[in-house]
Amino acid sequence: MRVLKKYENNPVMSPDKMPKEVLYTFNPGAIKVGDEYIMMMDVTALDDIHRLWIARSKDGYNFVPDAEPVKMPPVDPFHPEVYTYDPRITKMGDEYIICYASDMGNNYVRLGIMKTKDFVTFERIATGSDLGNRNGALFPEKYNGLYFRLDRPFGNEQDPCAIWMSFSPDLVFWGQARQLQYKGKPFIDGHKMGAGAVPIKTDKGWLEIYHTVSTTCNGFIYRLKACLLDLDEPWNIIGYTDFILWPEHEYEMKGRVSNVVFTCNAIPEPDGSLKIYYGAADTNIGLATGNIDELVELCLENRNEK
Ligand code: BMA
Repeated sequence: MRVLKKYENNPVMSPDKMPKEVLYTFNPGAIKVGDEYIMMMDVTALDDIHRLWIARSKDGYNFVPDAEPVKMPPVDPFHPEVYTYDPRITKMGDEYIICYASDMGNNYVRLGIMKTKDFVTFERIATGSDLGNRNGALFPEKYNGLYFRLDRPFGNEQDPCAIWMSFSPDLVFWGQARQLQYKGKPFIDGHKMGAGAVPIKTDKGWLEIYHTVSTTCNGFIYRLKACLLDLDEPWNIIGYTDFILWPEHEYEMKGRVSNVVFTCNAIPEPDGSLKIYYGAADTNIGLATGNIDELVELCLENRNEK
């Protein structure tokens, strides 16, 4: 069953729409600030460096990229990042916290955490994980007085690459890590998986849209599913869906990495709809829309079947 509708004029962003010559535009964090939609994209230029770059829109469909990439705060001397990608934006009070993959090169990836009030200047909060972690998605409220997030440690080859949750008093020190559970067991879905969108609170649970990776003899396929996390014990998954978004059009199937749809943020609208901005083939950005209640219901329907 198709629960998401892809925008007919997809992609909403592609390298040819950028003000400078770039190779790829993908995997945006996205949020609405007042009446403006903001996408913070991974833009990879001819030097092969992944930089964060903002595009802005009044209607959620037509985006105008800034003239230059984000001016990042001074680097952490203990983790001099080179590539920055997969940003996920969370509003906390009057600040926007961005968790992103902070990569020194050679896959030395940790979670970078920075904040902004205006999407013009950015302040580093911390390098907020040990080596070998990405897909950090900070919840938009605290749990028992602690910040909490989904993350995806992948310290060594044996790790199952699943979604974990960790907690912090200050966004700097993180701990009490635990893997998400389903029916009392650690939850693993696919060859690897990771948080997608920043979770959205509903009265039936936290709605999380995540990616799961299948292996084929031609390589990986990245597709999206949704799950519902318990409000009282958010590390417990109440139910989860089959695929809700998958590569099927040329702009999703051909590119830097073929057969990938990948999301970092979904924007809830006042009418109960949802705008999911997603990277397509690590090259373009698509928009899919859905309904929050329908996704929640789909998670609940599936809870006893698997
Ligand atoms: C993941 C991340 C994403 C990327 C995906 C597919 O590990 O690095 O940025 O879209 O791989 O290449």
